[in-house]
Amino acid sequence: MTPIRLLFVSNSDSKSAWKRRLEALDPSIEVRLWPDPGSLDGIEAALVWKPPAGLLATLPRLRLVLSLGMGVDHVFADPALPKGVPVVRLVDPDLVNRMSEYCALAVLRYHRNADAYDAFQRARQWKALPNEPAGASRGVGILGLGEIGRDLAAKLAPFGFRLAGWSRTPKLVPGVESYHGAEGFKPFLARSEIAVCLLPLTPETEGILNAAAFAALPKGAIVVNAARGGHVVDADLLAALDSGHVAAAQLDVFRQEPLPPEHPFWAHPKVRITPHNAGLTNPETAAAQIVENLRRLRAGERLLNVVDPARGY
Ligand code: NDP
Ligand code: OXD
Repeated sequence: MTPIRLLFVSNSDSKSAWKRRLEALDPSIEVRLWPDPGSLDGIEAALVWKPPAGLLATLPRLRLVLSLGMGVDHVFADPALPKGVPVVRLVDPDLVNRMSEYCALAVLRYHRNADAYDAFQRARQWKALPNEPAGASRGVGILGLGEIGRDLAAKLAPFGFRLAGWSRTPKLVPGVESYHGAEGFKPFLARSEIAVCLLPLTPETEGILNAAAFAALPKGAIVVNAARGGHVVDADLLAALDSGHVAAAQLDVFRQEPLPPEHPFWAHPKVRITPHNAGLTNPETAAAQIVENLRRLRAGERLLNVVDPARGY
C-alpha cells in the first residue's frame, strides 16, 4: 500500500496510544503528532479534534479530514476549512454504547427520584414519595434520532417508557413516536417529561434549548444534554430551573469547556454536571475505521461516514 502521512491534531492525552494503534494496524500510515509534527510536507489526511482555525488550510496536499469524534461541529467551526476536502466522522459502536449508557442512567435516575432519595438518606429520613409511575406512563423524548438517539431508544424500550423522537426528516423506529421538523418540535416537547438532547450542533440547532423550548415542556420536566453546549441557552435554562418549570438538568457539555469555575451551573442545586465524558473515543475500537477510510482514500473507493457540509452533520 502506498505510504500516507496523517497529521494527528488533538490535545488528547492518548496521542501516543493513537499513533501506536494506527501504525500497528497499517504500517504504511505515518502518523505525525501536532503541535510538533516536524515537516508538514506531504500530509494528505488529518485526524482532528478541535483543530486550531487555519491549520488545515496550511496543508496543500490535504485530501481528507477525519473527525476524532462523532460530532463534526469542531471541524466546521474553522472558517478557513479547505473547501472540497471531504470530512468523515467516527461512528463507533463502543462510543454509541457509552453515550446510551450515560443517557439511560440519567433517565432512570430521574424517573426513580434518585436525587430526592439521596437527600432523604443524608437527612436520615425513612421516607417514600408517592409511587413513581411505571415506565409506560413516563414520556421520554429524544432530540435527534441518529446513531446515538436510535440506540438509546432501543435500550430504553424494554422499560416500557413512552418514547418519542424528533428529527429533521420523518423516521420509522419501532416503539418510538416520530416527530420531525419545525412543526413537530412543540408537540414533541409537550409530551417529553424527560427530554434528552442528542442533536448535532449546526446553525439550525444552535440555541434550540431556549426559553420557548423549555416553556413547551410539561411542568417539572427534566433536561438531559449530552450533545453540545451550544444547544442550550444557559440563562434560559437557569431561569426555567429557578421557576421550577424545569425540575432538573443533567449536563455533559457546555458552551465553554472546561466549564469556568464561576459558571452558575456548578453550584446550582438542580444541575448535575459531568466533564464531557458521556462518550470517549477509544483508540482500541475506533482506529480500524480510520485505517479503513485511509485505505479507501488511496484506493479511490467510497469513504465511510462522509459528512454533508451543507447540513453540517
Ligand atoms: P447523527 O448525525 O447520527 O444523527 C443526528 C440526528 O439529529 C438525526 O436524527 C437528524 O435528523 C437530527 N437532526 C439534525 N439536525 C436537525 C434539525 N435541524 N432538526 C431536527 N433534527 C435534526 O448524530 P449522532 O447520533 O451520531 O450524534 C449526535 C451528537 O452527539 C453528535 O453530533 C455530537 O455532538 C454528540 N456527541 C457527544 C458525545 C459526548 O461525549 N458528550 C459523544 C458523541 C457524540 P435526520 O435523521 O432527519 O437527519
Ligand atoms: C464526540 C464527542 O463528538 O466525544 O464524539 O463529543
